[in-house]
This record gives sequence, C-alpha cells and structure tokens, in this order.
Amino acid sequence: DRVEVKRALLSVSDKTGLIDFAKALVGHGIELVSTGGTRKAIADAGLPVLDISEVTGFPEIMDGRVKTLHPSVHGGLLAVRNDPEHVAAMQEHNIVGIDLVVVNLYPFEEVVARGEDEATTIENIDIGGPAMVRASAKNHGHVAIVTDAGDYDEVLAALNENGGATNLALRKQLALRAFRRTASYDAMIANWMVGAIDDEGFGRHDAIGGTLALSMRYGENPHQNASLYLTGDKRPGAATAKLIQGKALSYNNINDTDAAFELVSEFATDKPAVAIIKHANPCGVATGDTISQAYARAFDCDRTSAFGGIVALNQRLDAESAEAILGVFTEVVIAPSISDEARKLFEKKPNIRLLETGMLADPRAAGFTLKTIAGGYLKQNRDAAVVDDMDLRCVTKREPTPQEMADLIFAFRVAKHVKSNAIVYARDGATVGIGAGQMSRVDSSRIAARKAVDAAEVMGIDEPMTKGSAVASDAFFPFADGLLAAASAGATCVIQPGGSMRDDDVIAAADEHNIAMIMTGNRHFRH
Ligand code: 93A
Repeated sequence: DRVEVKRALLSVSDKTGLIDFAKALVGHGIELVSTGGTRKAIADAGLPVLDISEVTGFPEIMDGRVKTLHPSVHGGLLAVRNDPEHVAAMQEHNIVGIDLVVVNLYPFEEVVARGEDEATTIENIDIGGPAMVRASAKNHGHVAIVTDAGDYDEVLAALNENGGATNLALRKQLALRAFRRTASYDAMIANWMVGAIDDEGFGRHDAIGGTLALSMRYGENPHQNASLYLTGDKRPGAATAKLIQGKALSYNNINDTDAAFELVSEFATDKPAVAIIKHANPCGVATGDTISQAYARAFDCDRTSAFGGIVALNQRLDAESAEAILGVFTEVVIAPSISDEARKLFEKKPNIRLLETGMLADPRAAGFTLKTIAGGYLKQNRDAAVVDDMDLRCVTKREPTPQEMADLIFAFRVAKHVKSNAIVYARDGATVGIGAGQMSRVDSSRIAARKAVDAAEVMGIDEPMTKGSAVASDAFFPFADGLLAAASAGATCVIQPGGSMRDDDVIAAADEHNIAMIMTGNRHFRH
C-alpha cells in the first residue's frame, strides 16, 4: 500500500503554509505542478514548478474557469496504476500519474459571508477544484488528497517516515476528509441558491424549519434584511391574518401587531376591549360598553404615544370604531372581523394596514417562544398563565372592593403584555398609566404615575386618573418603595405575585396606607 510520490499537483486558494510544504516536497525530490496563482507563489519562492498548461498543452481559459479540467490532469488522478489497460492509456496519451494532490477550494463561504453580489458569488463556485478532490479521493488507492492546510504536517511526517511515500491508511483518512469537504461545500452552495432565488438572503426555510411567507423591505432598521417565516401553527394573529388593505407590513409592524393581538386575545369576547401598541408595549388598553368606547378610553391613557400606533380589537371592527380610529394617525388595525361599512371607511385611507384574523388567539394554548443569542437560541414555553386561573390571595387587612378586584385583575392581565419591569395602573377597566421596560421597578412605578399626570394635562382634566386606581406589578416588589410610589400616585389597591424576602415590609406599608393587596403567586416577566 506504499505509493512513492513522484509528482504532486498543487492548486490552492488558501495559501497558508504553502511554501514550507512545497519546499519539503521538493526536498523529497517530488516534481511540482501548479495552477496560476499557486504556481506563481511557489516560483516566487525560488522553487521549481511546472505550470499546469505544460501538462495539459492547453492554456487556462475563460478567466480560469477551465484550467485543470483536462484528461491529462484527470487521467493522471484517476488511473489505476496496476491496471494494464489504464497504464496503456497513460502511455498512449502521454499522461503522467499524479500521486499527491493539494487542493483547497474557492472560498465560497467567505464570499457569501461578506455579502458579495451574485456574479462574484457565482464566480466563487469552484468546479475544477472539487473535480480534482473527488477524483483523487476516489482513487485513494493510489493518490493522496490534501484539502486542508492543517493537514500538511501530518502528510509530511508520513513522507519522512516512509522515504517519500504515502501509505493506504493515511490516504483513506485524507479521502474521507476530502469527500466530507466537497459534500459540505455543495450543501453550502445549495443553501445559498435557495436564498439567491428568493433574493432576500435567508432562504425559503430557516434554521428552525419555518417557511418563508414574506420578505420585508428591511428589518428593525433600514440596514437590516428581514423576512417572515410561518411555522404551520395556525394561531390567529399578525403572521396568519388576512391583509384586507394597506401597504406591505414592515418588520416592526408585524412585531407590534403580534403584541397587540396577543394582548386583546386575553379578553373574553363578551366585553369589548382595545389595545394600542407602540414599540411592542401597550400605551393604552381599555374595555368599554362598545368597541368604539373601548378605543376612546384606550386612547385617553396616552394620547401622545398612541400617534402612529397599532390598534387591536377583540371584537368586530364596526363603522363607529373605524371612524374613531381613522381620526388618529394609525399604522395597523387588527380585529377578528371587520364590518362592510368599516371596510368602506378605511378605503379612504388606503395606506393603513387592515388585518382580519377570523378569531381571537387562545391565551392558554401551548406553544413556545424563541430568542436567538450569540451562538444559539433560547426556547421556552409561551407564558400561557392567565390571571383568572390563579389562586388570588388577599394579604392585607383591607379586602379589595368588587370594583377594585375587577380593576386589579384587568391590570394584571395587561401587565403580562408589558415589558419588564411592568407597572400598570387601571381604573374602571382601562389603563391610566403604564410603566414599561425599566431596570428598576420603582422607576416603572414613577414613570407610570408621571405619564398619568401628563395624560391628565393633555386631556385638560385636573386630576391624574391614577387617583383611586388599581396597580399591577408583573413581579414582586423587592422593597416597599415601589408600592409607596403607587400609593402616592393615588392607587388604592395592588396586585402582584408576592414572594419577596421583604413581603412582610411591603404588606405592612400597604396596611399603613389602607391599601388592599392581592398576591397571585404567578409572575409575568416579559423581555
Ligand atoms: O474555476 S475553476 O472551477 N476551474 C478549474 O479548472 C480549476 N482548477 C483549480 N477552479 C479551479 N481550481 C481552483 O483554483 C482550485 O480549487 C483552487 O481553489 C484555485 C487555485 O487557483 P490559483 O492557483 O490560480 O490561485
């Protein structure tokens, strides 16, 4: 199984370690043959090297697309040295056997990663290289194929040990690596092709098996590419809704619309409810006797932020609510159904995206969420906990009144959909102050109260609506300060998971201010 190496062919894009390796081969008395750039690098180092065209009797043509694709090369790679017919063919056609092949391929992966244009990427699909790699690997009985600069030392050690020859065990090992390399190389090209056909950079199927549904003009920011993939889960919402009218949905539209519809889906259909979303957080959520009243009350929570918002309804969009929504600059409206009159009214503003889902989403349904992180992704069950199912315990001297209890439950339902730390003030089935996304809970408490003061000013009323409100916290109060901030904003009752080391302090502070407090035992972090 010993093959003495007389001739080696080198054709490499990655020229790392090339010269040292070539030098060592020459030291073994091996004749080198090489292609354009590789030959130049070896010759520049002062080593003897034949140009491939001297072997083929044919110049490199078509910008190098055809340089090694020639019977003189492939005959030299594929000939079975102890087969008399093969040997005869070699003699007849002046073919010299090639015993060692050193080829690494055009750097297709890097070219794609750099985001080069299509023509450049295609030019970097190596054809001649893999052909030589596969031919040599097939003929590993006689030829050693090196596809990685990292293997040079191992090959040299074998040559040194065997007096300039390779052994079968090594050639088999190298052939295996070679086929692995060409397989992954072609897989990479195929993946890119799918993306190239869609012209959106990701391919029809993403890493977790979604199917491409929409390519957006851009992602969260204009310099980011973005696509929407469907998982096959028919959950009603932004991804699966019917676009009745309007411009194409953007990445942020879809993200916000999802947040909006998931939130209103928490409300049973018998009570009209509306949520207005900005930056994936609600800036107003309200119930009402009619859907248009619910919209008006949601809008009043934070008229300033509602500008350019996403509106979700838990019931049919009717003419009255359509009229009200059309009076405010709105990006997207999503509802389970839409009346004909409402459709007609929306036609006057054809840019507004109008989405119909057919039904609400089940807040208790199983499912999962994914978040990519560097090097992987986090997967978890969706937060399917609903306040109605929780074991609500009053921990203060004073029990909430029925109206307070209704508002506490309403506020906790909304808090589930507010980014942590979440503080939600509510009164009469409407949010009156929302604090979202702060690193400190007391800041969320203060911000929510502050926004209620601003809202009162915008509406021209004397007192912020937090006076006499219920307040919900998505997680326990670690200190009494958050609760005290709520009390000073005028909240009379609190709902929170409980479970802090200082629950006793928090309960004592509540009792001191005659606040009724409910503990749910369930947390609603959302990040
Ligand atoms: O353009 S090719 O697909 N056609 C060929 O005939 C060919 N022969 C070798 N690419 C070809 N190669 C590749 O050229 C090798 O796989 C290697 O990556 C590269 C080395 O080119 P140079 O020696 O000119 O730097």
